[in-house]
Amino acid sequence: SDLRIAVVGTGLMGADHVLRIRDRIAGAVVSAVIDPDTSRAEAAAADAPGARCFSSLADAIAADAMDAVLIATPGTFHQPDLLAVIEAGLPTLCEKPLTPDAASALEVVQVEAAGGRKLIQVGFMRRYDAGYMELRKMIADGGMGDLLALRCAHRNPDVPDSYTQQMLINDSVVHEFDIVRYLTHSPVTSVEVKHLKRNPNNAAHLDEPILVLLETASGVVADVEMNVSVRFGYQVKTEAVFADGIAEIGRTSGTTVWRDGRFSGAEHTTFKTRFAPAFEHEIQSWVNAAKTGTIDGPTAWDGYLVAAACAAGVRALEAGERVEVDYADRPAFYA
Ligand code: ISE
Repeated sequence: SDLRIAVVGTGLMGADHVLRIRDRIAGAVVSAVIDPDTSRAEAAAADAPGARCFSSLADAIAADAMDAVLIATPGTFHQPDLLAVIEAGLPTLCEKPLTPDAASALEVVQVEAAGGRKLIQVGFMRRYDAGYMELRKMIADGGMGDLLALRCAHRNPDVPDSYTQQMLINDSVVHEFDIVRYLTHSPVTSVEVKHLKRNPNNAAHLDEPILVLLETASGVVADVEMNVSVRFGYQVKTEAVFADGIAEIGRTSGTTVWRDGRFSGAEHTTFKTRFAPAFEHEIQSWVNAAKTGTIDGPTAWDGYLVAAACAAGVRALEAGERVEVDYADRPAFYA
């Protein structure tokens, strides 16, 4: 039978997941949408035949409205719902970040470990992107020689008014904190942030673009241009610098048009299209694993490791200096 999924949060991300589960994911249905904004919940439910609306996760749990949960609210709202799904024993895919800070993320890890069941997967969907999967294979098989550095461009056309300076790190560079460790199999050991010349196109409260240096225990350094006011579109590119060559992923592969003495190609304008295949692969894998009572992607411990690196990143952003990342010991439960 189909896995009944409750989607928590019906904003940009949640509404996109509702449509994806309805149209692209096999073996699952959206059985509930949860949002205190009733009109938004009803609009999302209208896209999912049979989905019920609830204003809180607690109400949906009490109504036994789902077999699994997809948390798609902003990171600052995640922790109470994570503790509730652990208590209820519900497999859950939690959009990144697990939580925006290390202490609350560690508490989730400790509660899940104490419960004895891995229920939480974190939505680091770049791990399911074909480009990053190929890059990880290239790094592992060594055919290009040693990996020396990763050059990352993470460019957003603009961001909503609710986007804060700290979100540059804990909502955006959060992706690089996970994927750099995933590609190199090595933890991020320190973070340094350099402010680039401020873009006058951005909101007054934002001071960006920034250049973020992630050092890994393996000695590989990744630099990330984090830029949320580029206007032209949405672009996430990574160059891997090897001893014997360079590999680049993320360049748009759309159609190139020649006309009137010029040529052009379309660029993504949102992460929804740039990473649509990755989201589909991620959600389908999560559904398939949840139906067997397991998870096969990043765990709450991966979410904590990223939260700890983000904490150092925020300190580096605000202090303008290199900050070492402090990690708690890994519970045996996540070995
Ligand atoms: C957003 O929340 C995402 O996860 C996108 O992947 C990222 O590019 C964007 O900067 C974040 O705000």
